[in-house]
Amino acid sequence: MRKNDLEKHVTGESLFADDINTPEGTLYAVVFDSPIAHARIVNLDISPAMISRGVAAVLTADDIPGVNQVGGIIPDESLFAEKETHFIGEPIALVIADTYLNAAIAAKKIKAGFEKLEIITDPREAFIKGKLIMPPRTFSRGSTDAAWRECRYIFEGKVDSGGQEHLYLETQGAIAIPGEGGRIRLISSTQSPTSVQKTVARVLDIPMNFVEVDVLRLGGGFGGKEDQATHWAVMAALAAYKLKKPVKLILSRIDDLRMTGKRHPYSSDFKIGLDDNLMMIAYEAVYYQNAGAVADLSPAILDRTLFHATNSYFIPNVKATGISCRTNLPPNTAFRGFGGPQGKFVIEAAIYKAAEELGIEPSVIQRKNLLKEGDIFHYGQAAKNCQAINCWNDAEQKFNYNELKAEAAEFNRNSTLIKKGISVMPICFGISFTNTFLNQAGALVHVYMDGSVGVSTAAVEMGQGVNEKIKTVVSQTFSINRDKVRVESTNTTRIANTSATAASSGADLNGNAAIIAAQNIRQRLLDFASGLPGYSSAVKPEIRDGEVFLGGEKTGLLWEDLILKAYQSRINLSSHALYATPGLHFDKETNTGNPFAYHVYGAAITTVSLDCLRGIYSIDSVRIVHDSGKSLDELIDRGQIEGALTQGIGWLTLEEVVHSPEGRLLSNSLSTYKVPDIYSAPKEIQVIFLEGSENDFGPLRSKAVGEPPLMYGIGAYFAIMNAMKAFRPGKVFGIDAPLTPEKVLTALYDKI
Ligand code: MTE
Ligand code: LUZ
Ligand code: MOS
Repeated sequence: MRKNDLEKHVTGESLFADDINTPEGTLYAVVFDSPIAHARIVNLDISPAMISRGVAAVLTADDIPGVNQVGGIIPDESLFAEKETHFIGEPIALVIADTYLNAAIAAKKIKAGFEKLEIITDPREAFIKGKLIMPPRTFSRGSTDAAWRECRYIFEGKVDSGGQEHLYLETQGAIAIPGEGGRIRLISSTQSPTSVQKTVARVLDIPMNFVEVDVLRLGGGFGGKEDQATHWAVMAALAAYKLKKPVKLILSRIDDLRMTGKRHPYSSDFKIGLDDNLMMIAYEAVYYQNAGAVADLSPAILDRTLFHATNSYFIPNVKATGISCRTNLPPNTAFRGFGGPQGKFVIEAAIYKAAEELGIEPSVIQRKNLLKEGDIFHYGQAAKNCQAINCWNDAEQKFNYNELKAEAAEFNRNSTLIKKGISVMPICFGISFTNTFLNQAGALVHVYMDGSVGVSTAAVEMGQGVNEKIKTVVSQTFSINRDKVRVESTNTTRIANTSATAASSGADLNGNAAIIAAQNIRQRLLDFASGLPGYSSAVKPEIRDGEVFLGGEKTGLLWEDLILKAYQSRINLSSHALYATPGLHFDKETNTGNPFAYHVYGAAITTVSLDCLRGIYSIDSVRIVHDSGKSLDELIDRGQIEGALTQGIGWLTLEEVVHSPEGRLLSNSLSTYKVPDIYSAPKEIQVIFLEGSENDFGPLRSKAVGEPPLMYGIGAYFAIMNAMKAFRPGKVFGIDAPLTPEKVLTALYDKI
């Protein structure tokens, strides 16, 4: 994949926050955090740290000039704990010294006394004790109460899914550089430069125009830096502001793992009703979301769970209730899929359980109930250009689903200890921030007098290839070679009021903004060219492949010459544009409207082999038909699909976030937390892009790709369950992800 800064990455030339040359005299900061998950702070003695070698300052809540408040959606989160701590890893103080090591040594000398309070780590327990982030939310359509009477079959059950560590290769961090007159410039590893800017301004009590945030690229974000990059940037800014020196704060891996939130674990109850024809006519679900100690993005994440409660199925009567439960864990946060995967896992589990009881394959129920054109989602939006059935049918035919199934059955007849399993996983994911106002982006395009082009947008490059996509749309709009276009860092002084690069909509929103800005300049250039000597207004000039054409003929006037002439004629060669997704609205009282610009569809067929003696499995193949609209870049999209799929499989199989009852993270290193490696990744991944899919909302008719394919990973879970069933046909297994080899083994045998 010779794109995406590949060469710079492998040679080490690519710059991440920690690589950037800092000014002389830069100081280093280390966070002192709570060792107890819920406690009253009875005393805090920072004096031993203050006199430790090289220490410049130790800052606490008392040193904050503005407000000690960093909550994004709900103001319930302090930067530094004051009277109470609410999770292990909650920042209490910041130690700043001449070297990282001296800061770390000094932090260990801080003395704090705690009076332990009750610790809750389980969301259902938090619910029973009334510890909620906000009142429960319900999305509903039709009447489930009335529909139960018409059901031939009704099944109920409980489903658990675990957390997930983002494991971005670049840990959280920021560098703050004080400027004149109290200005602060920040280099931050954030998906949301404006959140950093806004929160620094609030905490320091300065206007936002005193704060500049610059982001060159991230070594991965995956949602973990949508909200939780802010804290470290604010701390660095506070220290730089106080000390009038540059301050660098980069979390060590172990600090990052301990202090930052993960994907939300959920515990859910479902009730599903089917009629004689196996049509799902009623579905109820209650989701207990383990939010951790503060809100962070939990309310928005819970909403997306409710939106995606029915995945890619049409169910006329739905009642989905989400309960965001406050526990004494680090605040859980955005993670690729943003609550969608948790919601989809429950409906797939419900279908699996219904099929098990009925003695049929889940795919029979899945296939019958797929969304059709015009079906109304339970939030009132109609499925338009619906590709659910097309993706399924393509996958079934192109990958010979029936043959694969027969092969697995045949294999299982002849094999006692190794069993094969198979599943189909359809997806349907809404594209747009569900908070409508966030669906906007800006772009600033400069054409320099030599014809080279600089583009700034609100998009943050984090490995997903958004910069390549922006390059593509701008070079195509101008019809010039892509090498002429450079995508600049994301900077709040060039693009203001940015939304996070998130919700898979980075390329959509910013690509569209960049197209508008480039079109503005192109139009000025064409108007200018029409007035050149020898050009008449009757024949419209065009720019094609870096040259001016007139009446379809080459003129010999190259892009570079045109630009120089335009510059000398004082034509404006810069443009700023805003893109705001049209047609979006959502009523937060009735929970209905048109929250999404469109949906991304797909279907994956997964096959696995399970070693029933050891509980070890391998994912043999995942074959996917994916709807990327008219893909902007199939290579990048394939990379996104393979990466997301593997991340989804990891979430549901190997990756187990474990806390002690005291709220201590036990899976706190890569020796105790297992992410998929080359051996556990699928042996074969096949991706076919759905043909004939179009999209009015994506740049050049493309569709967003970042998050949706993660949910193909759910297929692996049910393929393993299918293999387990082949080994123990009569046994009923619970649904409790991740399905680690240990869990498989203990489930397969009644006694071990
Ligand atoms: N791909 C890489 N390599 N690194 C990342 O951090 N983040 C994912 C996805 N793909 C991520 C990634 C998430 S959570 C989102 S929302 C999208 O990229 C964001 O980028 P986009 O909106 O430009 O697709
Ligand atoms: N962030 C957000 C998101 O604020 N709103 C969303 O709807 C969303 N969806 C996916 C990922 N991040
Ligand atoms: Mo992605 S979870 O929207 O950053």
